[in-house]
Parts: sequence; C-alpha cells; structure tokens
Amino acid sequence: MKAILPGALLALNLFAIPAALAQHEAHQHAAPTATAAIGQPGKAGAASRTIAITLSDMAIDPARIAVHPGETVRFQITNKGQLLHSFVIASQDGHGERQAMMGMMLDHGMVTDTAIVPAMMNMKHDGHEMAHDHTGLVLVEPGKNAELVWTFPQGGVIEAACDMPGHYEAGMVSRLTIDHDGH
Ligand SMILES: [Cu+2]
Repeated sequence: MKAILPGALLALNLFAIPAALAQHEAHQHAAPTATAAIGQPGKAGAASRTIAITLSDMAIDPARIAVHPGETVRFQITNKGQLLHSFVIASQDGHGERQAMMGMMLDHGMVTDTAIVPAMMNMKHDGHEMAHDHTGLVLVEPGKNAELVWTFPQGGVIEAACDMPGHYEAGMVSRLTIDHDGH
C-alpha cells in the first residue's frame, strides 16, 4: 500500500483545484452536477474489491468494467504513459464539464501535458463548492499511482475516462456497466 500513498495524497490535494475554477464555471452552468446519478466517494474499508487500472498513451485498461448495484470499489490506478492522465468517473455530460475544467487548468499553468504544477495549484483556491461536483477525479503523473474509492449507484450510465483535453476522443474511455444479474 505504501506505493499508493503519494498518489492518494495527490488525489486529496486535487479537491482544492476545482474550487479554483468555481467562479469560471459558475457562469457557464447554473445547475450542479447530479452526483447521485453516478455514485459518490466511498470508504476504503467498505470496498468489496480492488480493480487495477492502467492508464497509457492513449488507453484505459480494462476497457470495460462491470460493477454491482451499490458496490464500493477501490480503483488502483497506474499511469504507464509519458503524459499526464486522469481517471474520472462521471456521466458523459460530466466528462464534458471536466474536460473544460482540465483545459482551463492547462491554460492557467496548473498542469502541463506531462505534470502537475503544485505551486500554481496552491495559489489558486477559494471556496469549496465545486469540490463536491468534481469528486471522482484523480490526476496521475507518468509513472505514478493513485487510488480512488467509489460507491456506485443502483443503476445509470457511467463512464470511466481520462478528461485531459483530447484524450477521451483518442480512446481513453472505459465503459462501466452496473450488472443487475448479481455478478
Ligand atoms: Cu489521458
């Protein structure tokens, strides 16, 4: 588990990022993201299993993920590519919003194509409204690991994807199915 820690800490720090952009986004969409439809962050102790995710340039392995209704899953994510990638659980609309957010983070110098810029992250944050809307997002630098624990809803259409601009279109998306047959 030690190898996971740096990424896990990184993921926690990330909750401050969306707040930095909250003001920008507030003008763009009034309605908050319907978090309930895609689930919510879970507790590691409640996870029924661990799914290893490998990010590369430009794919997510596995390309299909099946979960049970209401299941809590611990995702252990490794970036084996050369580029900065993200692992995001969201609806299709939610991915669009996060792609816009990641584009702004690039524009603001908070991230580059290959790395997170911590100094830029820390100087930009106030408020924390958007943090709730953008849970389910972790950034993973090349060669690093991260962990995301997620509790899935009873149903719905959800995708796991990388929302760095252009990566979704390049194939970094994994179809998540909520299996009602019990396995
Ligand atoms: Cu990516």
